[in-house]
Amino acid sequence: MGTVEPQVSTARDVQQHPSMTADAQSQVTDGFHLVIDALKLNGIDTIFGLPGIPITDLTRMAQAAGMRVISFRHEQNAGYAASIAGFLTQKPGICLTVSAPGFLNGLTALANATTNCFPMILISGSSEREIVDLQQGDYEEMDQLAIAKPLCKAAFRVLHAEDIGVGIARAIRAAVSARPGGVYLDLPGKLFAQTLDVEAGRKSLIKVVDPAPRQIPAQDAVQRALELLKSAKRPLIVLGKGAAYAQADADILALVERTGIPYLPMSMAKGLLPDTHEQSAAAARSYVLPEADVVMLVGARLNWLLSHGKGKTWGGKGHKDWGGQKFIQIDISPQEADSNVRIDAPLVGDIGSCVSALLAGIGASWPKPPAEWLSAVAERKNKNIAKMAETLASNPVPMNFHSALAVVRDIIKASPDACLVNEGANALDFTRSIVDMYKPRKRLDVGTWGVMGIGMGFCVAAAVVSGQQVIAIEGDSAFGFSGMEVETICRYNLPVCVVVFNNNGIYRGTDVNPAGGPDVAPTVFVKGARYDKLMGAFGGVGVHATTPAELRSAMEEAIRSRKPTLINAVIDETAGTESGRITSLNPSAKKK
Ligand code: ADP
Ligand code: TZD
Ligand code: MG
Repeated sequence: MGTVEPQVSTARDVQQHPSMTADAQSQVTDGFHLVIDALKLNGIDTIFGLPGIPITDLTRMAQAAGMRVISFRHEQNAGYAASIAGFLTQKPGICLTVSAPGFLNGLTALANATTNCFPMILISGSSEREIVDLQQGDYEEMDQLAIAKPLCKAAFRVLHAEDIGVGIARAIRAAVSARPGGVYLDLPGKLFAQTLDVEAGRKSLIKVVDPAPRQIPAQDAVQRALELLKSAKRPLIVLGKGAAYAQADADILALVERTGIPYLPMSMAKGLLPDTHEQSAAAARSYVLPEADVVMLVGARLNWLLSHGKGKTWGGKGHKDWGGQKFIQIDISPQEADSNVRIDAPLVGDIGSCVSALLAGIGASWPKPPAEWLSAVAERKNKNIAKMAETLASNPVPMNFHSALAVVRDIIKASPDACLVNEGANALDFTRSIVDMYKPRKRLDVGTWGVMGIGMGFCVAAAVVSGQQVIAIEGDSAFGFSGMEVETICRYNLPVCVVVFNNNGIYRGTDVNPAGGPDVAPTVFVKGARYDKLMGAFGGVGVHATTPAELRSAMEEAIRSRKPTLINAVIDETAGTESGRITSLNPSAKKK
């Protein structure tokens, strides 16, 4: 984070004030410039947004001041981009929108960021306060602050230019400290033209010191966790996306390897250790969850994605019964423990500090878990991997999820630095289980909500932030939520290869209208759609692939050329299952 000198407004970009002489103007700054200076002072160099009243000039001036301003076609995608930039960098991702409708479009992404613990700041311009508060019908009138509040971690409004520094500092701290999340910052249109003496403006800005302070765990809590771990006969470690976010990669690897405990990566923690690591129990998930006696959660919540820590998945008799496991939970949020089942050893602190405290206690002579446990896990795992290898080797016509993903799996193995963005139902679940990841924070997906629509926003941000190749594996439905952003990908010439797994619809393309009318079933799209043709409109490369060989050569060429590419991969429309792997979450009708 370098320091920056505040920008002095020039006659060109400051709102002309009739009573001011040219000399006086050169000594004032304004709301526009103070916002930009405050962001830059805090090392924020990128804005994801969409221009319009009252923030159009803010986007121009930010670009003039050397910031990267990535302009989207819909604010929700800009918001998802900002949120994943936050996840990747530990700095709040900035999404900038106009008032009411633009703000609301960004709000879904802000709420999703909060749910996923991604640091993000949604900055929205807003209409004139006096008119909004009297509900007198201003252009894009809405009480945005009130609406944002329940959906994010914190929400602030700045009314005076001299408070911009404080407003941005508070937003940054709220987004990244403790459990990260989404923050809303409301900037009424009038604020931007307010002027301030340059020197007073400079002094009003705050460079946030230690925005995400370490939180050191209590020594007795560390001891309690170690004792429980040591007593285990069948221990298991679960790594979640909090562990990926924490960027404590080397210590987490050391913790897993020095204890010798099998581990399960949650979806976005894949690659924290290479998925090919011999201690990975991912291929034996349905065996290790019910069998484990002590489970250490590292930045993973016992929410629906872990069946709430109970029920049949965990060996419980009924769907809400405890399976008998004891839990250690490492989390920065002290309120997380006991959310679903009893946590016997909560370890509250940041993951870096917690894991290094555990490592200090573990030393060099920690006993490995009992051999029976390790060999039982290995046996299950190897059996499942062999079974999967057989399925992947078959080459059915038409191509199915497995034969297509066998290609993607090879491509990622050959390009382990590539980011993999993934959404859909079957397109998501099969990719997660088939495509191995080799490096931390390379798999970016639908997260805690299982939200469709993150695709192109995540692709843009991952490419902008990392400079690496991005590969998106998208269900055809999932892709549709953000598909127009392929123009954005082409406009910025980003190295993004989008693969649409086209099975003619949501889950499958085979449903028929039960009433027999002319409308197709609600889950079915235009059959044989050519998503690849979208790319040609914007100068990107479009490829239609019907075989694994065609898919492979198109992906290899995309990576070689780094050109924006969209591959329409035709998938057997009968191959998917309802909701992918979470079929059981669908309520079933009592009346048939
Ligand atoms: P997953 O979906 O991968 O299981 P979750 O999003 O459910 O992961 O859980 C992530 C958890 O990580 C959250 O409870 C959050 O409080 C925690 N967390 C995030 N960042 C940190 C950090 N730096 N240190 C400790 N815990 C963290
Ligand atoms: N809307 C939003 C915002 N999020 C959602 N998760 C859904 C709707 C419901 N939904 C899913 O959970 S997956 C999915 C929808 C609409 C699309 C599945 O179809 P797909 O994938 O083509 O993307 P597959 O490969 O055909 O299963
Ligand atoms: Mg589909």
